[in-house]
Amino acid sequence: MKDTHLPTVQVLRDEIEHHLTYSMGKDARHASVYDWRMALSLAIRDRVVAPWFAATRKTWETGAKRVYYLSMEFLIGRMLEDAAINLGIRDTCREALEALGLDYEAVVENEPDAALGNGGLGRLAACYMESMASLGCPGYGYGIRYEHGLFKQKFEAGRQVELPEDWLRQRHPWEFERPESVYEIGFKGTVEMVDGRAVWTPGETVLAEACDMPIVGWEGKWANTLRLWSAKPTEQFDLARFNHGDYAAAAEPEALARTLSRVLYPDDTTYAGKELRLKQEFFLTSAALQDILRRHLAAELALEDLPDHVAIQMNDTHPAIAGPELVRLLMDVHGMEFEAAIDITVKCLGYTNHTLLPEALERWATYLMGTVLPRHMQIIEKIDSWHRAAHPGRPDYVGIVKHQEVRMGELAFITAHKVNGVSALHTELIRENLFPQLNRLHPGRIINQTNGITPRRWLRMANPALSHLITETIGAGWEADLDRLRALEPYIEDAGFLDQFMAAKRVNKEHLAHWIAQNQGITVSPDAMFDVQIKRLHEYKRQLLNILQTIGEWHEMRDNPQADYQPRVKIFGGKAAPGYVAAKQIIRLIKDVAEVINNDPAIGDRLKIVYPANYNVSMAERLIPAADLSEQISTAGKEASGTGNMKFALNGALTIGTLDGANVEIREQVGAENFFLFGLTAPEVTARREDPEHARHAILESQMLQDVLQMIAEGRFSPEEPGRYHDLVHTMWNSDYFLVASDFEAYRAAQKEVDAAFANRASWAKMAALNTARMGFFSSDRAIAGYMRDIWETRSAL
Ligand code: 26M
Repeated sequence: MKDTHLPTVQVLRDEIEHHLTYSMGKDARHASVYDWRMALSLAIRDRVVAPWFAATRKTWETGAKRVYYLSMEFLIGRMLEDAAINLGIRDTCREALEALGLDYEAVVENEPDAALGNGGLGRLAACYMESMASLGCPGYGYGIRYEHGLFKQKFEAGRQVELPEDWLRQRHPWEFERPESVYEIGFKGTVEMVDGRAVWTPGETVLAEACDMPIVGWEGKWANTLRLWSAKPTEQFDLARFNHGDYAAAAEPEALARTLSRVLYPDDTTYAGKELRLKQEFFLTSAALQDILRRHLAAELALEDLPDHVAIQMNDTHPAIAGPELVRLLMDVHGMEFEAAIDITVKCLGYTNHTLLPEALERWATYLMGTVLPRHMQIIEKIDSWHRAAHPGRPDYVGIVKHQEVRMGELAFITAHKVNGVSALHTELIRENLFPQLNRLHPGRIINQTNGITPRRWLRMANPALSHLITETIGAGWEADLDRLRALEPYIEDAGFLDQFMAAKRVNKEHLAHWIAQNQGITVSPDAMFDVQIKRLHEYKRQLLNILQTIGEWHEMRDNPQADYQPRVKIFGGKAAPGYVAAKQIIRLIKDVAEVINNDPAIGDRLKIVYPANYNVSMAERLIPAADLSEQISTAGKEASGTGNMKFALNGALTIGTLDGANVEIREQVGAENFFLFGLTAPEVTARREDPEHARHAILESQMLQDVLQMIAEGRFSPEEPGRYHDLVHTMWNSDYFLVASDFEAYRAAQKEVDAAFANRASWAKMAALNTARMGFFSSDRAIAGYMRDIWETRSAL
């Protein structure tokens, strides 16, 4: 990058003060941290605008193909530091603030997370937006500007309580409102045939109003737009009713519309078939497609040529109404015939599948679809019969509409030219188990694009200590070419390098220990192993396996206090969906166990359990760089990919994990000797479930598991309510769908290996450094380059 574009500390300082005065209307003497954060954000934002305009202009001028990423979730986190890093001005920002007598960290941490997502799927969308900008792939993200993102979690007497999240209570300095970019979105109503054409007259309408956030890539060479839609009423305030004294009714149209973009659904697996969710999905999709067609036509291009200029990616089935909606717009609004419309649609659309869990697969009752989107229901039937007619004589044929439900997975598959899985294993399971018949009809349509993470946020920004060491060792620029981390490999024989590597880890652990002391009131030693499991609470992710093993460890320490133990801090983080009772019980159990173990004087520093409330992106940035051990222990075949697993390994944590999702590929990359593998494989899981007594059999074979379950059942961790975990223990003995019991002893044995490895700090350091050195493959730049080549057929504009 041309350094001449970088501001000096003095210039940046002036810009900050200018915004403090003229944008915030504050005098430096009375400004709060919030005011300074706004002033700094606006100063940085000003510097994003030039690359943003340049990129937009270049895309128009060259007629480059654009990518549109449709997602109900973008889990962005904080934006200030990310932009500063990519513009190459983080240190300048720090110095400018310090010159103003301010604490840089405090200003950065004043920013609330943009938490417009639940977990992996939403965070992936955010990493992909950043990589598209870094690679110069002209693209737009389309999502919903939820007023309330994912709920805030707190604990009350060990139980999760949900509080509303309110990120827009303060001004959000990264967005540009676009009141001129509005589209009407219809629902319900009737469809008539007029002169052989369908005319849909919606019974309800709302407006979708655009709000743009610039997403700047590495070194500010390119910037794209994340366009989020807010719902606004078509009819404003009803003045006639107001004047008649009916004040509540006067505000009704407004209230109705605003519920649409009010809140993110807080589930990341179970789909509930709620009308409002379907409306949200259509709201996003229709606004996006209308905007895409408007832009295409504004460039005076023919609709027939849409696939040459437009690629649309559906992030899971949530925007899968895009198929029928694009057909509708091309037919009913632009007068095209069905055959031409569906042909264009399939060429434009791609579909990423993120889960095989049956309860997560969206299916809408035909009566609901037919009521909320009557014209789309007709088009879905039409697509279904068109597809069926193209494949006659198939007794195993699977349609879109079955048992009075619209299957969104099948719909997305049939309306997309490529369907991708998110890890090699997951892709194979999509082919074999999820869509076997459709795979036979369309060989080659299902492809793999293993997930990735952005190394700018997840290494450079989150882990300055390690980043500096890497740059000192192999030179600058690895952030944009992560395979270059392989150049670290020769240094693992260099004791000096390993010392520095572990010193960086140590600094991060000290920071975290300090934070834990301040925020949780728990003292942990940075000498202990930091063993971390952070992700949404779900039975398949098996936080239960982790806590049962922890109880077993404690049990052993009490029985044999003289033995040599590696001190550990078990760190948990994650939210349960508000209605997910079993997941909430697991949280409560972890909290109860922590209370007992952390206060057991016989144990001291050897075992601590920490579970801070409200795990989010910012907390991940704090925890991951400080981790020694990464827990990736899902039941094989259930975790589509995982992306946390990649963040940990990149930051030099070792993984204890099953052969699931991207763990398989991580292990291949880092080397089996640098990965603690355990547990049943996906086919073994299937076979094991054939035995209806698998849980009982496994428990009877493990004295330790029997003891652990006995302690829980007796109320050792809930003395004030001994029966609290009766159901949980009962389920363990009698069903245990996710095979916690069957993997328990293997997991314990793997944890013993972890202990033995950690006892030898020198060899641990080598293993950790090799993890970092060999994780280049998991850059989201590699993933996005794969999408561009295999799905979008587009090229970098840089
Ligand atoms: C659906 C309907 C109604 C309400 C919510 C949903 C819903 C929301 C999010 C369903 C699934 C959602 O996310 C699934 C998800 O996060 N999947 C994860 O995707 C990651 C990125 O590919 C993978 O790494 C994880 O393995 C996978 O679990």
